[in-house]
Amino acid sequence: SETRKQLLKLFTEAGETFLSGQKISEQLGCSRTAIWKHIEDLRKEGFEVEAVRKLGYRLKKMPDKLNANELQLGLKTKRFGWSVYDQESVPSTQQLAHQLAHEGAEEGTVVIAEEQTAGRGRLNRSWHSPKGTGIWMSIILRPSIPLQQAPQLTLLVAVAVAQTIQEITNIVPDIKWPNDILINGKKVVGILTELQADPDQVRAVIVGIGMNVNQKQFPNDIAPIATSLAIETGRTFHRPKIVQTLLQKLEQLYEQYLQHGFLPIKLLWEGYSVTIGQQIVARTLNGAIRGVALGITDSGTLKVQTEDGAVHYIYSADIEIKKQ
Ligand code: BTX
Repeated sequence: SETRKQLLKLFTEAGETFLSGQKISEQLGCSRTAIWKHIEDLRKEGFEVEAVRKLGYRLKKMPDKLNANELQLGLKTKRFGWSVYDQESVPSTQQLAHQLAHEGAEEGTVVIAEEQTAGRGRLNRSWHSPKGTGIWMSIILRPSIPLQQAPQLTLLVAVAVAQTIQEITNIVPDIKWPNDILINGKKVVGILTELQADPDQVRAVIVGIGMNVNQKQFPNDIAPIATSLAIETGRTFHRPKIVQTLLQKLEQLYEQYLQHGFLPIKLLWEGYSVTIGQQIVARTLNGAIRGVALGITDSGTLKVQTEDGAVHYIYSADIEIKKQ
């Protein structure tokens, strides 16, 4: 309801400060009994509202739910995240986002779920997406760029994710080309960028982001390669806050990209990269290439020099970094 919205707005603006029942009822123009009822409702939803005699009320904790209400409360973006499809359980947010993009969903539309039953990675690999612990979301972008520039967006998203993790945890994560975000060598986020395109022009980019946040453990098959923010820090995190930070970083970088091109993004990306300068094996669909990763090009492809001195340009691959 409108009162509920206004009440939450008052609480979040007040922060640590107590609001008296008197003040709240004046601001919202309803009785103190009505306010009290609304506060009880919020508590039932999982909000912790502290009440202290003579001081009043303040919001201590918000529910860790990934729904439109939670995501938009205090959201500072202009466009990203103002259209949200929130779901308890879906096969894949990516699949739903594709469908919405086909139907004309606007740029910045977010699809998010508490659980994915058929989350996927690249090449139809599966993405483990258990209920209530991670962030499984897809966002629709509609840049007017030629097709061959689309890979740049994967790198842009990787930078936004890395900045978000850095801001939330103080840990500086590593980016492994093209789409892995690692902490201590283990994957904490996977990014999947898919296109809807005409022969030469991008119509929509569907960016899927899977972030391991509050998981304490992983299934055996991925336990050796996967980690979460909780495992790395020993803390638990409020997921809506992370999504808000991510949407904000993403929008900022995206606007910068549309105005100034890929170069500023490339510089930021290089700052987080663990691939450049390393001996690597790049496994592509056409076989493996071993050599030194020289860098990325202005279009976001990876430059690898093999022992014979030849330079290869790699558009898509899984990278193994050789221990030196
Ligand atoms: P990828 O192909 O680079 O990585 C997939 C591989 O990562 C799997 O084969 C497995 O080894 C490992 N893996 C699976 N689940 C996890 C996990 N939770 N944490 C760490 N490692 C894991 C990466 O693909 C792109 C993933 C995108 C996921 C998002 S979630 C929202 C959206 N919806 C959807 O279906 N996919 C995207």
